[in-house]
Amino acid sequence: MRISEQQYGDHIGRYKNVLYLCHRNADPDAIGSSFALSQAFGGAIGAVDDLSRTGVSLANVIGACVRINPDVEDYDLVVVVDTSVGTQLGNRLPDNYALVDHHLDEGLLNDALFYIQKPAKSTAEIVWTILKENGKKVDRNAALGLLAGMIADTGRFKRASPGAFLAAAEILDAGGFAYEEAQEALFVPANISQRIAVLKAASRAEVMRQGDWLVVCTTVNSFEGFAANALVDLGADVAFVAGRHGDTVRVSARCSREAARRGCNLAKLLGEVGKAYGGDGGGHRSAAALEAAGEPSAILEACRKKVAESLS
Ligand SMILES: [Mn+2]
Repeated sequence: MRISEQQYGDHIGRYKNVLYLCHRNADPDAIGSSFALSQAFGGAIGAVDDLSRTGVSLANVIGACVRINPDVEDYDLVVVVDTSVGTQLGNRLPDNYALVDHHLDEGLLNDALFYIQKPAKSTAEIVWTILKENGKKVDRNAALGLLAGMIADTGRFKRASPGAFLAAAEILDAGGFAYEEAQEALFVPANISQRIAVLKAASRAEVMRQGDWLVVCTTVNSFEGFAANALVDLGADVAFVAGRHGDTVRVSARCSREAARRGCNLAKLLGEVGKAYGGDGGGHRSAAALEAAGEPSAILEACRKKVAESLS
């Protein structure tokens, strides 16, 4: 049965022991929405199998206690949140369940005791309307969770609708925190090995200018792709990062969007260089890798020559 946001309080009030259940690899939208609903109407929060890395970060910041694979039969109602198909729940659905979701699949609707499903940009936006129309106040953490969910599901508001902006403004106002705090709640720092790899790659970098282009070559023996991305963020148009792994040399390459638009094709380039050195390579135009045999410096030089030809 489809219900309106306003009717949610009446329906949920008939159950004493409620579980808000998030999909597998639960993301910030699922966690933030479940947390706000459980704070307002009571109930526990669960997730199937695990949380995403940003989901973990948000749960820690707002203090959401999420039970992994709770026994759904322990509750008299399970509210499935931000989930559109049963496979996302490992097909562990109880007989008594309700649904709050913004995906438009029909899979879970028929058997739900009641549901709210709308084409919003995030479940958090729907939850915000539920809270408002049932006269619920939110505390700081519940508001932070909802806004973080919206930021994540709209791609930092790149895909936001007018309704999403309106809801975000209201949530910020109600929560009394700075917008940056919601963004920071989603920040997952690189681990120390990754940061060491990036800093070593940068300190060993050879920067070559080809006309307008800056091509960077460097070596580091782990996280080559991560380091190549970081070098492009620092200003390289094209970055080649080589690492030795036993008898093979791995090169990861990244280029800026502008370089790819102007004809740089790293998948093709690394394929050719890889084959010339007894290996192979490929990937995408702006992100590719090769594995081959030889000296890292010679393979990097071959990559640099080829990219110079393609950019001239
Ligand atoms: Mn979502």
